[in-house]
Amino acid sequence: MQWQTILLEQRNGVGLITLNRPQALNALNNQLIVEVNQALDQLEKGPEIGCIVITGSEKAFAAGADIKEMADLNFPQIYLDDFFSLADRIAQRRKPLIAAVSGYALGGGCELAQHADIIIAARTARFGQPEVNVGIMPGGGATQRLVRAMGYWRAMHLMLAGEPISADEAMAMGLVSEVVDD
Ligand code: DAK
Repeated sequence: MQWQTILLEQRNGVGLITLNRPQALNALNNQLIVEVNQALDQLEKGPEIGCIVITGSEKAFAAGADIKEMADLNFPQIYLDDFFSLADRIAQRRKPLIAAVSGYALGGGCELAQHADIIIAARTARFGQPEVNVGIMPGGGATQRLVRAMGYWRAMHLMLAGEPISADEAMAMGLVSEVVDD
């Protein structure tokens, strides 16, 4: 399989998906979400794979949904798009999914991490839901998952203020499982 937006490896029973759009800080375009699902399909079938890690680069896990791709879409196009169900499928996998987050995990990138069962953050990682700054709402599940993780008022603060938080703050708020050195 020739991947355009991800890298896929298998290491000692672990499937490793690396988001690979460095020119856009791993912004999530449609093709990337499709490829992540194709990689997950492949890893789920492999009996030798015990768990799956999804990661990005040192600078960015993912800086959000691809704003440039979304900018020209109108309401019916977004509504009819398969983005929602494709993203949902990531969370419905049967093998444990670990998000290894370094750098920016913003907007849809933060939401992608929230699809995982375990989130491990590098100490310098930055989490946030800055959608409010570009005039949209977190459409990839943060409104539900963050409330469950940290409670209504902290989640609303994160989403309405739009300011990023550090890995240690995310840990204190219940958004990550573990903080490790970069
Ligand atoms: N989309 C597209 N390109 C992006 C991007 C993004 N989200 N983030 C960064 N890039 C691109 C930049 O445009 C730049 O490209 P060039 O100009 O060089 O061509 C390149 O990545 C490097 O970015 P910067 O030059 O800005 O790098 P800096 O280190 O200066 O800044 C930054 C890093 C992460 C602080 C900054 O890039 C930034 O603020 N990025 C935008 C973050 C953001 O607003 N994220 C939220 C996007 S909204 C939905 C599901 C989900 C969502 C919506 C709907 N449905 C299911 C309907 C989610 C929405 C979002 O995530």
